[in-house]
Amino acid sequence: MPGDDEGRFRDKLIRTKESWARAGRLLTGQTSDPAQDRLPPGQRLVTDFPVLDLGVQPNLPPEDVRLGLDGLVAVPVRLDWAALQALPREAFRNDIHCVTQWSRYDNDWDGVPVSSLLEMVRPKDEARFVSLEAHDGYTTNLAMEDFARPENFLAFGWAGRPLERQHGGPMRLVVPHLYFWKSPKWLRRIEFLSEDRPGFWEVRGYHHRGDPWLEERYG
Ligand SMILES: Nc1nc2c(c(=O)[nH]1)N[C@H]1C(S)=C(S)[C@@H](COP(=O)(O)O)O[C@H]1N2
Ligand SMILES: [Mo]
Repeated sequence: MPGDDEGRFRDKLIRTKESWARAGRLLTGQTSDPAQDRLPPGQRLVTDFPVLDLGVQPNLPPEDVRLGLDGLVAVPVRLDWAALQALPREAFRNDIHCVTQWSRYDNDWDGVPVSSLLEMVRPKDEARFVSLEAHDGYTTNLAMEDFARPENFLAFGWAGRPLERQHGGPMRLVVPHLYFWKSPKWLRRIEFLSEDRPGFWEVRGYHHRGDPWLEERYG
């Protein structure tokens, strides 16, 4: 249970971000091409790794981690830590772009490609979206073509160490081609859907897709 102060902090943070969305804050009105500009419009490069969440960072011992994949799939599964660790791991390197304007280059991750998860559950033809749910109650949505990209992965490690709790450890999703709010920390469920289901920030004025090079921050 969040304390009163924590609740007030959280409400204020949410209201501030909602009002930014209404005002179109940070919009430059420009678009660019990732093949030409590594830094998307309106972004600023940082070298630290900022932490953004709703003020609650669930404490999940690995033995309590479960990932459910269900909805419109041929084979629904609920993977425990051992099952997740048994999946083939790969090294990934990418840039992060947060809608609050910071970008961070060359993040080195250790993770399981989303393609391995898709092979396991085999989404039905009607599955056109996913809804992603996290242990802090956070949700976000992706279209299948954005979710199924080969560069997306479940992250377990960052910079050669286990992923820290504040960045979503023991496990988060990483979707590098979209703003970082599409990468849920402390992921616990992936539901395959025929219709889009906007998530936490999407119902509060954020864009449903969130492409940084098209500056899809809000709307
Ligand atoms: N579970 C969960 N995932 C989340 C969030 C959150 O509040 N809860 N915030 C999102 C937002 S808005 C951003 S910018 C990134 C921040 O990730 P970081 O703290 O590792 O930088 O996580 C995203 N994933
Ligand atoms: Mo964010």
